[in-house]
Amino acid sequence: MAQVQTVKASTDTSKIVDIIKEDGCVVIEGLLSAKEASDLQTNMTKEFERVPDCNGDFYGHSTKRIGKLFTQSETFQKMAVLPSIIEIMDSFLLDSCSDYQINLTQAISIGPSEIKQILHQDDPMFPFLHPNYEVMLNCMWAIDDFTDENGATILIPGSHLWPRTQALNISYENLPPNMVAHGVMKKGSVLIYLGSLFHSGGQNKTNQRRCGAVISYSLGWLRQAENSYLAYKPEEVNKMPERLKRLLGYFVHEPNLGSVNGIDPYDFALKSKTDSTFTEFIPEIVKPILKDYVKKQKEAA
Ligand SMILES: O=C(O)CCC(=O)C(=O)O
Ligand SMILES: [Fe+2]
Repeated sequence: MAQVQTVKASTDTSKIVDIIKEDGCVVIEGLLSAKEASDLQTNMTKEFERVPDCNGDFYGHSTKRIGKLFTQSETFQKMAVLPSIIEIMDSFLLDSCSDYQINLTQAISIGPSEIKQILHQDDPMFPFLHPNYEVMLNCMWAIDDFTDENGATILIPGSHLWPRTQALNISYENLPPNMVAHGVMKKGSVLIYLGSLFHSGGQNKTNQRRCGAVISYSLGWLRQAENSYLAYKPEEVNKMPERLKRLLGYFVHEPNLGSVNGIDPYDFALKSKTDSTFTEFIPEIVKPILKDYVKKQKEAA
């Protein structure tokens, strides 16, 4: 069986980034305190009691899912903006966008008797080829301990480097067991994996549920899988950490994606600013070129 490399919370971000580049995944242990982890486990176990099973061959028939996690607990808000997580996302996503965003939040509780999910990549939700860069990454936080028996996420380390055409036809039956790894970890740890990495939910052979919470990040010029503008009311967003407000989509992606009547959505929706002149959102690098052009045109007119 292959292994997912596991590092301590104190490990240098650059080392963690190197592991993800090589394997497509990593486990970081103990990012939450023992109290945060056990409070979250208690809250989510209770929350899942009132949620029905999914009813789909991909989402599962004995698996429950809950979105909109930032209203479930302030701990989820904190997890999304932990400096080490942000540094990792910066290093994978900022080369291909001026700012990135939360793609979705989803707690996944795999119930007893759930089968192994189909092997898949998550990034085909964005229907275009991008062989040279990542468009999304997932943080799968262990709310319960993830074990070999209870459905720990299954991963194929290195599969993010496979050519996309070959990758499309892969199934577990075609893979030697030594390529398959389980994201085994204790609650309060996080498994980070690239959107291009093959993975799936594991089979739960126990009589206990296995809960994990995905906080997913994507390039800021893509549509978000979870519509955060509808998921959270502006008054809820206003109480969240400053970095999270932007991550939820309250920003203008360069040059001008996401503005409202010439206003930054952060000012429009969170600061109720509506009476502004129509602002130009122009990258800094373009401003002097444009200024010079207008000056010359005026002189010639
Ligand atoms: O629950 C898991 O471990 C992974 C689930 C998953 O990959 C998905 O639903 O896309
Ligand atoms: Fe997935």
